Amino acid sequence: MSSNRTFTMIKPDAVEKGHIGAILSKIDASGFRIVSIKMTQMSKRDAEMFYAVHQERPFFDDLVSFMSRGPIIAAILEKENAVDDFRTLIGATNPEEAAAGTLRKEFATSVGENAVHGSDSDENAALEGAFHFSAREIY
Ligand code: IDP
Ligand code: MG
Repeated sequence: MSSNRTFTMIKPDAVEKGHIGAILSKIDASGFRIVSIKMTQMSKRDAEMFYAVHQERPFFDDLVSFMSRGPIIAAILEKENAVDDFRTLIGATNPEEAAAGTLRKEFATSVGENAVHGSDSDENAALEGAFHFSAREIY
């Protein structure tokens, strides 16, 4: 995957609350092109693998339970400077610290249930995109 791509998930909390359309609309309005998208549900094992980097953190079990409790929207997004620009769009991990106008400020409820994922590097964007999509699902 090229460096102008990032990977996102609309997390179970935001799907449960009916925010899929509003979040995708803001992603679209911010200049990101959707090159892959699907609704899917991660198993506990999927979530453990996806978040393996956090396995020693105290919140790991809660994170795995949360991310596997219901469906998500997974998507690969394309835009110049995609990783950094998308992190700016979603805002800080803790919605109380997220800037006005960011997705987490608007849609997240807590530091754990924070509505939207965004990759933190080009390398992780490629790994995370490949976790959810095969090459023929990327347009
Ligand atoms: P990020 O999603 O902003 O990159 P990370 O530090 O990579 O934040 O953490 C991954 C996810 O783990 C967060 O989005 C959030 O769902 C959860 N998380 C992070 N820190 C905490 C915490 O202190 N308590 C509970 N959950 C957390
Ligand atoms: Mg992260």
